[in-house]
Amino acid sequence: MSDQRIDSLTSSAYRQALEVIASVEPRIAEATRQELVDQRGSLKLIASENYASPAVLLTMGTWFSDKYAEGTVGHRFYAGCQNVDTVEALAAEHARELFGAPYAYAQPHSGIDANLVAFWSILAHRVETPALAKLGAKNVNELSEEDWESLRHELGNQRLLGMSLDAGGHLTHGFRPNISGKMFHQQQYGTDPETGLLDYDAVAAKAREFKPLVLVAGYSAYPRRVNFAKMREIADEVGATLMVDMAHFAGLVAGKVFTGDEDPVPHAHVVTTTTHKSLRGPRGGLVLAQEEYAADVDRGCPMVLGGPLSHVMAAKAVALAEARQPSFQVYAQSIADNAKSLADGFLSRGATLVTGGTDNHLVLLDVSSFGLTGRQAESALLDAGVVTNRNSVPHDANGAWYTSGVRLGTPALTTRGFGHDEFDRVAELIVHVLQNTQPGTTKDGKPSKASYTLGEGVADKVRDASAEMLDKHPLYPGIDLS
Ligand code: DSN
Repeated sequence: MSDQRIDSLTSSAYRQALEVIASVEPRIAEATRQELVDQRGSLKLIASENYASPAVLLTMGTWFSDKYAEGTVGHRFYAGCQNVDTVEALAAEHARELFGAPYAYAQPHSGIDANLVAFWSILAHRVETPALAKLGAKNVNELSEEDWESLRHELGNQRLLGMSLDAGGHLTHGFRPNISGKMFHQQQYGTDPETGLLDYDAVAAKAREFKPLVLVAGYSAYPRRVNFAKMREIADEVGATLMVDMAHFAGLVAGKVFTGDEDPVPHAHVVTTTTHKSLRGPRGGLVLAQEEYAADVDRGCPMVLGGPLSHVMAAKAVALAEARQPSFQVYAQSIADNAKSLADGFLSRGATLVTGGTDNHLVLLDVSSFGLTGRQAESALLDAGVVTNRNSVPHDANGAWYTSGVRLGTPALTTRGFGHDEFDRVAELIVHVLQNTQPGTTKDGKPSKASYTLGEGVADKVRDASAEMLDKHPLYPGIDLS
């Protein structure tokens, strides 16, 4: 179908959909319309966000939402799941083919859910199944009260080693306030205090001492690539299962920017991801696994997850089919090239970046050199139409709420068509905002970590400069709601 025809169909589909919604709750139709206006008019630099295609978005708005389908393909707790089976099997097939994984599970509703499925499948495979075999039981219902208590104790006393939140890991990688830090005895590895880079020898030393059942690799705010072959060596040496959370960089794996030792899929026992970040699909999760973990991952619903969102699984299948097109590899390479342009743009203007640069899709800007907290920088940038999120930097003196950093990613604006020159200009505009932002004071005159003053006219000037670039690269050009 021609692009023109797709644009015209998409436009009328959304116009009509909003009319139907408005007939019931006009404020929701209006908020939906306004969200498009806002997204069109701002520089979206949140590293974990993107713009899914109209085909992906449209796939989510269907009657698959009405169906319960707990269980797995061909093995459901409800009747009438034949079409859901088709959808889930297709999503899994595309995921296996795209990533070269022996097994894929398309049900997780989010990245946190995918990680919970992974944790419980590892506990089932490594702890529960061997315990049942030793006791000669087929399942936990056959255990005596005493054996059940002992197995529960064993399941609840396993160890996990993951990257710390302020070094760039995710909160589900063993951060104490998160369930992952509560259900496991956890320890965290960080990055080298001088370089900000992962120190594999230090990770290995910690793993040897701690002997985790699960070694988690992957990140949400580390601006560098990881050598997963090395992480697997460490896991093998201490008898750990290697779980990689590739939520942030799944698009770079799918697009063959990360290959060999940088591709987690052949090295990890279990890989989790979201589908909406650099992978550019619907909001949701996926688990990939080596064959030996497949049966346990397959029990994710209803063990850990509620009923699958079949409409979202359908959209995952569409997005994964898109990511199997050669054009996705061009897109993925542009994400990484653009991140480099953004980083160089900051460095050439004297800004400080964690690790001194990037070789993935994100840049972590240390805003303390501007005399600001991450919270102040994030708010001032938003005033100027630049959407980012504040983020801790390693050993952050301002903690996880106020932070000292701002995380910026290129997947979304790369989807809009921004290239080298535009990302250099984006760096220039951000530096301009931060140089013209003054930290504020609290009511009693003490330095505030939240309030700030943005210089007069700065927001308008940046918005005008951004508008020129945004107008050149329209978002969803085929959708005309006027
Ligand atoms: N919220 C995602 C991110 O922004 O990285 C991870 O949970």
